[in-house]
Amino acid sequence: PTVCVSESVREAVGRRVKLTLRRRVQLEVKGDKLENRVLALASHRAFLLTARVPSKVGTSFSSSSSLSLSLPPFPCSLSLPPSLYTHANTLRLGSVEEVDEVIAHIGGCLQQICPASSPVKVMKKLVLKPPERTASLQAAWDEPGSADLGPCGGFSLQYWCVCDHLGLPYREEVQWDVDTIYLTQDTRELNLQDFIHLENRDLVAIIAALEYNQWFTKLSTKDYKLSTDICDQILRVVSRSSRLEELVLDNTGLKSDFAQKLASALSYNPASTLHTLNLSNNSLEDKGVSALSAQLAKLPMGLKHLNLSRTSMSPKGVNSLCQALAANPSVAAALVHLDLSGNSLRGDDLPNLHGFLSHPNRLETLDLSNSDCSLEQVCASLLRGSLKHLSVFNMSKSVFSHRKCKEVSPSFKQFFSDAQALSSVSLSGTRLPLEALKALLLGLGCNPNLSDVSLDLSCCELRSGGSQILEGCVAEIPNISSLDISDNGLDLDLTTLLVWLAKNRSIRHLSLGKNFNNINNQVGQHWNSLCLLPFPLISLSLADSKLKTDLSIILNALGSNTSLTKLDISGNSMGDMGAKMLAKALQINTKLRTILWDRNNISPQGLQDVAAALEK
Ligand SMILES: *[C@@H]1O[C@H](CO)[C@@H](O)[C@H](O)[C@H]1NC(C)=O
Ligand SMILES: *[C@@H]1O[C@H](CO)[C@@H](O)[C@H](O)[C@H]1NC(C)=O
Ligand SMILES: *[C@@H]1O[C@H](CO)[C@@H](O)[C@H](O)[C@H]1NC(C)=O
Ligand SMILES: *[C@@H]1O[C@H](CO)[C@@H](O)[C@H](O)[C@H]1NC(C)=O
Ligand SMILES: *[C@@H]1O[C@H](CO)[C@@H](O)[C@H](O)[C@H]1NC(C)=O
Ligand SMILES: *[C@@H]1O[C@H](CO)[C@@H](O)[C@H](O)[C@H]1NC(C)=O
Ligand SMILES: CC(=O)N[C@H]1CO[C@H](CO)[C@@H](O)[C@@H]1O
Ligand SMILES: CC(=O)N[C@H]1CO[C@H](CO)[C@@H](O)[C@@H]1O
Repeated sequence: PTVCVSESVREAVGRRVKLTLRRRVQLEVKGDKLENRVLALASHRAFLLTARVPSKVGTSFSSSSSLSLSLPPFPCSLSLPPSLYTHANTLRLGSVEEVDEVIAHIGGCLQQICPASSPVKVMKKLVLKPPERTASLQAAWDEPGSADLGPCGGFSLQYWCVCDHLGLPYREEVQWDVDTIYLTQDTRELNLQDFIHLENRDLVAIIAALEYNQWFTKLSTKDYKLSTDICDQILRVVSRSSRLEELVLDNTGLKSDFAQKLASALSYNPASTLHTLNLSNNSLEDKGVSALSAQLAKLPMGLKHLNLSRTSMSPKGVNSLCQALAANPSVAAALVHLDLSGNSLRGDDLPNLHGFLSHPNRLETLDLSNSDCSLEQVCASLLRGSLKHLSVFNMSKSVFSHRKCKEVSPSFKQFFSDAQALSSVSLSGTRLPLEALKALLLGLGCNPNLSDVSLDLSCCELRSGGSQILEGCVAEIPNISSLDISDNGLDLDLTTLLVWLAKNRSIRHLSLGKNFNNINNQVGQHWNSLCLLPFPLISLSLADSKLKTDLSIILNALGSNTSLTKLDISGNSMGDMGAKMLAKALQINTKLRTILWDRNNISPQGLQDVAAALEK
């Protein structure tokens, strides 16, 4: 009886396997001998079951000949029972319709597991007579809705198949995360950090699913040492996926061998669409980067974002990288972000970096912070580019020491006066010689193409000398809209500087904090100048200025209508007195949206005062 047959089939394949189709078939074995079998199909496997000793209640089956349908190697190809289409071992079904039904079913499953290619392609040897049968099957697979994969491109099914194939436990938690959280966030980024509490092998299965999945385009993780098997699986995905666009493996303990293997994985995959690569904070060394570069030179799509910050490169590695970048025309057409910061690039021997930068390119963001490469040479190379964001944090003074003369080279100024698209210059922590500061400001000041430039000169040890240069130039610069001069030991010089700054009404965002190190109680009287500031500030930071009660002068001014929407007064030890002033100011001020006021020695009473004011 059918019920008993289906019961024992279920017994044989395991109760957790959901069977979707079951047919009695005959298997041609040696000669013309036919043996009865049952073909049972689940979404990921075909089971060919042999009847064992018939029992009283029905037939019992053994699943010894189960055949894996899932996980064909890429591009998906089907490892069906060879008997389905070889003469040696043929499976016979009751009718042509039944055969078509089985093929339709298998094709439908393949479509879910390997949505990248069509079932007909996957079943390489599918030959049906008459050929119209193939067409009608294809039509059924093409039907709208027939390839409805479910959340995130059917990731859960693919993950399930991978687990089944690798003999790993299926973690329902993974399915839940993807089907609910990822789905809700509508994200295309698979972030391994969401799963690192699981076992290593679970991560391998999750990554392996990306060989088939077409939804996720980004794989990322950070601050987690990746084991060899995880790295190998990532490389497999790189070598097979045509969907992976972004790979971010930030601070994951990678070494030069990973970069070498990544190069060969890329070389195996002409269909790769990888355009963003972030391997920052891994010790790839020149060796690894050179190996990778050789492949980057050939990458057909080019790269948009390349981040090799803190990868233990020397000028040698950077030169081979830049040679490759310059050699690949797609890179010049595509690369917009390049981060080589945190590599030791001191010296004059970076011809290929300068060569690449001076080639026509689309670079918008260049980060060479903490590298001590020669800033003058970089700026000279960049003359013809379209750079928007230049970051050169924390460079030592040596980046300006021209070998021949002490002066800053004219091309440094020329870069700032010619750059057509510059919108941010970050020099925080870089000790600018006064000559360089002057060249920078004068350059920006005579550049007709700029608007809304953000200039970060924090922590540059400007002191009196720098302040005087700023005083002399800054008022003439119409297009600096954001200026950070915090932490420069300006002390009382700041009060004079503010008078000059105030002359120009283009500055909207101003950071002045951390400038009072050597004076204490004399500040108050000078702050009036700030309160009278005529410039239409949108944000003001006075963080860590130890202003204490002097802060009240500024808070008083806030009550009246200023354009300020953001104020940072954290780290000023203003105490409850300050909180009271703030509360008053907030009662009348309606423009402020954000106030940062941590580290101000405020008691719960002070907090209450401010909270009460906010409620009014
Ligand atoms: C780089 O890695 C080191 C060591 O793991 C870590 O201490 C540091 O915070 C990382 N730096 C960045 C910028 O992530
Ligand atoms: C490069 O990666 C580091 C570390 O993740 C990050 O801080 C930096 O912003 C990235 N660079 C760019 C240009 O996005
Ligand atoms: C890695 O670098 C890319 C571009 O260089 C950047 O967009 C991304 O934010 C960085 N990722 C992390 C985790 O910092
Ligand atoms: C610059 O150096 C300071 C002090 O060493 C550090 O705190 C800061 O994070 C560095 N900035 C960058 C962008 O690396
Ligand atoms: C830059 O300014 C010059 C002179 O005003 C002008 O001729 C040129 O078109 C501008 N270029 C861009 C990109 O705005
Ligand atoms: C508020 O702003 C308006 C227009 O800018 C100005 O006319 C008015 O005097 C200001 N009021 C106060 C109290 O500053
Ligand atoms: C935002 C800003 O201040 N833009 C100014 C840039 O400089 C030109 C003249 O050089 C002004 O017309 C813009 O208003
Ligand atoms: C945009 C702007 O306000 N520019 C002014 C900056 O300061 C100089 C000198 O005071 C003025 O000439 C500009 O008009």
